[in-house]
Amino acid sequence: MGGWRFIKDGVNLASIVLLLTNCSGPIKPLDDEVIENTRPKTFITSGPNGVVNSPNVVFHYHGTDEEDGEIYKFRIVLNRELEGGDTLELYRTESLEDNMTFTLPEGDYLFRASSIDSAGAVDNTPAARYFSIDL
Ligand SMILES: [Ca+2]
Repeated sequence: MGGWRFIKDGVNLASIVLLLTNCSGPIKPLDDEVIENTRPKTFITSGPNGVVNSPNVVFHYHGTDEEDGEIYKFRIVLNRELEGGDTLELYRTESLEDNMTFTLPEGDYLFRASSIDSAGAVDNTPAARYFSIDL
């Protein structure tokens, strides 16, 4: 694998061509470099875990993409774990840290957050919490 990484926004084609021209070894296909990007990671820092006796819940979460990028947005999925239960799915355009507040009816829920980096890679192991609202 080469030492170049073109994962930031605003990569300019002229600089890539210049690098390739100055390369002493065999020129590798550009595509190999462009698609090299690690997925970000997502962490829930606070929020309900288990039974909650209030309809209001708040989740705080953040993402890291330390190796090769920046967090661009989050994918949030909230499932109500019942037969034919509801699913809420949305995207939040926030970087690094975010939080969401829900007001919910009684039920069992699964909350998941996946960070997405500036190159579009999605955390495929979302941070997740199960909780129940029991009023
Ligand atoms: Ca990345």
